[in-house]
Amino acid sequence: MFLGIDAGTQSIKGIIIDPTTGWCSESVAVHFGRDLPQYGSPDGFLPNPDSRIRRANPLMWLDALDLLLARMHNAGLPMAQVAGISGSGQQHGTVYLNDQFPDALAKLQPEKSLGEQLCHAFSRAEAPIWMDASTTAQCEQLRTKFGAEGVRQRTGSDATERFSGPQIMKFAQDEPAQWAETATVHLVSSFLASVLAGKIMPIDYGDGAGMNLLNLHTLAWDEEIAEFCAPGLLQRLPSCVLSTKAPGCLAPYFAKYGLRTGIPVNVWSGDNPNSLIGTGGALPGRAVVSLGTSDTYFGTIPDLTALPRHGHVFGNPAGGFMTLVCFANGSLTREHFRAQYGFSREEFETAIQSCAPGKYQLLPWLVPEATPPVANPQLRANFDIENATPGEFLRALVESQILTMRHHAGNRRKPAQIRLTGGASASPLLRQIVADVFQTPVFLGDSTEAAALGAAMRAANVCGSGDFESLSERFCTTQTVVEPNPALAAVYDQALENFAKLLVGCCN
Ligand code: XUL
Repeated sequence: MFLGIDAGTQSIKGIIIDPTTGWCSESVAVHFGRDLPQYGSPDGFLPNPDSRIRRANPLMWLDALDLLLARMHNAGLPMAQVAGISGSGQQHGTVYLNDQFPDALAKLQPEKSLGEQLCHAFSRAEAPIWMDASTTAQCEQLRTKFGAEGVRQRTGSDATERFSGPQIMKFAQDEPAQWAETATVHLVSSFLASVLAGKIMPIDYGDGAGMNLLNLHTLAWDEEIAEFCAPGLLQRLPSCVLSTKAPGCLAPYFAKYGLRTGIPVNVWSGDNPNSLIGTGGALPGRAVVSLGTSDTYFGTIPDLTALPRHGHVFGNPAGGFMTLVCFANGSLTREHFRAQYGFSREEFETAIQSCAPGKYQLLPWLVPEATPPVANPQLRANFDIENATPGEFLRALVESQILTMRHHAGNRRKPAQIRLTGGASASPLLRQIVADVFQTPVFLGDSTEAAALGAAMRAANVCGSGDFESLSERFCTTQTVVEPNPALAAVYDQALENFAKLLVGCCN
């Protein structure tokens, strides 16, 4: 059996799978806000009056790991049968350790908690997480030095506020004395993997590519960019390896939770690369659409010849690369306009269904958009918004949200199937619109824990219990398949052209 741990923004979760029988446990969770109120982080980060600053206390993550494993053990899950562990971390966040960290890890005693024993090993008390956007100046410095296109060509992403390189740069600039005390910078993923293994663990290409520091062409840290970000950064980064390595063995400390000492610990990865595996989206020709707070589109890419203009390239844990494009105007924007018309969810769908598909398009930007980057949101439409019926407006909105996804998908090859996930995938109408706009069958996953499941599948794979294809067949099951309506293919091809015309002159 294999344990997958998902260390997310608001909670940490664990599941156990058995690849022989296809059994998958219920997920067990520790919610940072509810279960660890002493950290004053109701949403998983420390409240800050400056909304660009988003940091978390890494001791909270250590307490949460102890609590999660205790809960799984107490729930009677088959901990003793676990033969390998992997994990998933919220991407981009950085943890700063001093030179005591390796020794403290090697000496972990089961009588004390992780937090009690590791609290002296941090050179920075707070870890900036992916929601932090305070590094605009550092991103600009990177672009000035290497060119926006240069950073993108080398690292797979434009210099991006939440990414680790600009974050480390800001810390080294603002707190040089603490930077001097820093011996190792970890990602959330490699930090927790190190704790499990009782030694410093590498970063995988999946999560490493979300740092603006990994050169995707050499698969090594980009020495020039690293040195420009912070003096001595290269010596402070763990090595970067393929996601299919298990360079660690479980530390004796964790025997108190019924786990066997010495079982393989796979290098962890980011939540998106893990979700690619856990939705079954890693197989060639598939893409994943996640309709959540923000909407995301991700999938494998065959090579690095066609980098998406506004998206990111991460390592695909199953080999090669994946792209991820993030659209900030997702569910919150849908919900805003539904509320504006005073519609229930049912009325919202009925209104949309009463109108013809593909007729009108608009730029669906209510809040600043990530893809394409738009700081001052606007609603530009190719119809008269004032005189449109609610159904016409709402249909234009949801169709345009999917059209922008298709437009920015980067890899223009049509995926053979789309794996749909996220809260709004519960809507049959949205499922059908995704299928029709992409003219691709949409598969709705049965599991709601894609990242933890992906991590457990990666542990199984690295321990020789199945290739990703057979593990996907076993665990990424789907009861619901939505076929596209071929009669709408030409309608949405035309709509896509209309949408592209609206974009001209609206963004850089
Ligand atoms: C991706 C991103 C988020 C985090 C947290 O670039 O910032 O999806 O990984 O989930």
